[in-house]
Amino acid sequence: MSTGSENARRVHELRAFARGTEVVPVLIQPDPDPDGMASALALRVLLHRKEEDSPIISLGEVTRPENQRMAELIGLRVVRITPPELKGFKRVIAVDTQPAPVESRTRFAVIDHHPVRTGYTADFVDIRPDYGAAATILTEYLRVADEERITPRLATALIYGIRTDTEVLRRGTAAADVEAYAFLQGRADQDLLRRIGRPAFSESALRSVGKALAALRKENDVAVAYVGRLDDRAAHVLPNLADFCLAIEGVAWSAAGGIVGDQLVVNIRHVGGGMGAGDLAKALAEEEGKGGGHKTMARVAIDLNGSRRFSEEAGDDETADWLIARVLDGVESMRAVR
Ligand SMILES: [Mn+2]
Repeated sequence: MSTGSENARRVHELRAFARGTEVVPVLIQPDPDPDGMASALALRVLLHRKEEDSPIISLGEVTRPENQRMAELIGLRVVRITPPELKGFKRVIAVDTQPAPVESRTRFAVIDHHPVRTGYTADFVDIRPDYGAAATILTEYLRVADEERITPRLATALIYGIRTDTEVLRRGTAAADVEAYAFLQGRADQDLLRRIGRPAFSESALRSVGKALAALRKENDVAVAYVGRLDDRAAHVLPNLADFCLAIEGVAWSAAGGIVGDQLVVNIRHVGGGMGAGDLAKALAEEEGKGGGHKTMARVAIDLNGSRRFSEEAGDDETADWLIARVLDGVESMRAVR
């Protein structure tokens, strides 16, 4: 945990960095998540700026429905910009992300909790890879500099950011995250927090999940559920379904798959030792898809109509058969390595 005087010095430097520049945007990751959005909002408050002179910008847009809901309920807007537009700003504060190494005259300040990246230069850097959330750093800043400006709305955004990045303090959590969480808990709007955190599934997506569970394939400690086609806005049922399947008695590996757009998307979960979910995702992806993740959770997306044996025209049964065979093979080959 950083001391109060360290945080106070950083706030001082950050304010000096922004001073005198008319528009200082806050850059967050390409698919903005709650931690990035909450941290950006906190920065605006810390710099005593308004939306016009500290817009929240991103090179992508908010795609996950639950993140769109958070932005809507908190009332924050993320402006999508292009790389040339980013180069046009004199000074940018990157939060919960680090700038890509591009040639530009833009001066950066960086506040992040991801591993330190190289290839860019910045006037101000505060990177704390041991922290579970960037929102924790911003909470510390606000507490030393502007505690009275933490409104219930801002506290709600920050606590939700910490929650989502740390799975409610269960993953990659530092003492500082717990401290910030406890502080914010007393200030957050609990009703708003419940509304943001409430899952919103469409009826049709839940019916698909029901069918997938009824047809669940389970072999030893491996469970695979296949949902069939999902529309983009319903794709977030897959990680939930994978979590649910991992809760089946005796299951150590779970996979939940479905067709989203022109890809077969598979979310993988694993408990226990040996190789992890990320390794299985890589094995499933082989050279054709994109796969990866952590030891306990991972995701893979495989293009349809590639050189695969199944195509978009393949029936649900066929695709489900293919998926279960691949997952079982993958788990089997990893057991051999262990
Ligand atoms: Mn984060």
